[in-house]
Amino acid sequence: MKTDKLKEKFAKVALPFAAEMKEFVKENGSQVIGSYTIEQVYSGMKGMIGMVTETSKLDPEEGIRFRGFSIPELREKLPKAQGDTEPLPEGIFYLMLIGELPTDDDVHTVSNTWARRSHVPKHVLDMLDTLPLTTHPMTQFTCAIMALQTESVFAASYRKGLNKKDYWDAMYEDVMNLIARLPRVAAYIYRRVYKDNIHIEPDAKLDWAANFAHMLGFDDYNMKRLMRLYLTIHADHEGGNVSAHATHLVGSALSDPYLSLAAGMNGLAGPLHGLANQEMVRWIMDLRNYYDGGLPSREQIKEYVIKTIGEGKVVPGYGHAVLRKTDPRFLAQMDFAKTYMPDDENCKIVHMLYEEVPPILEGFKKIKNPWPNVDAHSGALLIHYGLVEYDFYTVLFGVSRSLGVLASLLWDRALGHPLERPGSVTTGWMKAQAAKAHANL
Ligand code: HAX
Repeated sequence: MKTDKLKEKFAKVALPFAAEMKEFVKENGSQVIGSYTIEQVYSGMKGMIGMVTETSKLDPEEGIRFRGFSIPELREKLPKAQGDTEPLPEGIFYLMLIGELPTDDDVHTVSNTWARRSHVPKHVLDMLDTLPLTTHPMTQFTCAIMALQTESVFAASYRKGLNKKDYWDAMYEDVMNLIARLPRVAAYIYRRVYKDNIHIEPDAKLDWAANFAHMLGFDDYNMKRLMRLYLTIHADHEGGNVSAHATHLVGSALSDPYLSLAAGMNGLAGPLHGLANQEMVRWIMDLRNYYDGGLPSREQIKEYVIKTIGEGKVVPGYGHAVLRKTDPRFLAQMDFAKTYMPDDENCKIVHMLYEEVPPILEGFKKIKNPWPNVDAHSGALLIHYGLVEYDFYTVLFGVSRSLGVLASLLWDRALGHPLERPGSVTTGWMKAQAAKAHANL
């Protein structure tokens, strides 16, 4: 079998780290690291430390860091395609997996490996063809990931009898195959639903993101550039977000990467998570239509935000469960817009919203973060290059998010993380605890 340098390197990094982690837990396991309030238990475990994720860490004020590197640092330091200024997503995957910045050679190896592994079996495409065209693209995406599960090396090896020590090895094969196949699956869904079922063959000479843009039908160089940025910045957001947590949780039952990623993608398809990118564009279109379709005035924007909240709805693209400042992923996209499409009307609206929405949301005391998140900008950039079918946007997010959650899943198995099974209590139990605490005051 051909040697796989990335796999060898991962083993060199991960296996000693697993031993180090075990030793750390043995020596420090009894140390208390926090105590939680009843409110935290009832508010979706926000702020509770309940898992370990090596690939990235989110700071409420500063935003995400991937293995210690911020988004601006990564835009500068990660390897790029010839002539481009945006990073290659292969690089962020390498960084999350190995823990160090890749060289140009390292990312070329990843690109080539994914190109080599990218064949999607016919039964997956046949299955997609049976779904009604009205099926939401995210539903089609998770169905396709499930149909791909027939290819799982981990599931087949486990069935034959797999030593715990070798879980990561079979997992690596699935993770690399799955990531390699996702752009083809996603492009197939897009072309099937929106482009008369006329498909475009992959171009193995292109990098992962450029090839994805090509298969979608966009060969404009700047769209490829955008796709590289997009697929890099959406890749990971530490372990507690719904898509990452769901992938990790399902994987903890030793469900293979196909089953685990499908779970994560079903979480991403929720409007409070990844579907917010679709909802944001829909909201902007509704806003424009409400005021005759032109560029809305600042007064109209304010009125529409208040109207949205008054109707018991959320303003998509704003707020976050952890962040308390503007999302650096939003800022990276705003920078891209100002560089490559300074006169774009939808981007201008997005930038006006950035000035007008936070002061209004700040007026609602219950809203903890009035600032825009990643989903407030992405749609406007895609529309500019002609990708206007916004029901498809969360699939793009999903292709990118696979990089982070699957790199983490591989680490989970290499580190031997156990079955996840938090305790749960009833409200009656909570009330009894609260009464005991009051009695002891
Ligand atoms: N518009 C209106 N109300 C909002 C709001 C917004 N953008 N953000 C929060 N709120 C409301 C919540 O709905 C909640 O109201 P209730 O108490 O009546 O239920 C209250 O403010 C407190 O919420 P919070 O503590 O500030 O926020 P949460 O941690 O509960 O939720 C969300 C975080 C991201 C889900 C939330 O801010 C939201 O719904 N935003 C809009 C949807 C969105 O953009 N989601 C994408 C987030 C980023 C992401 O995951 N991308 O994939």
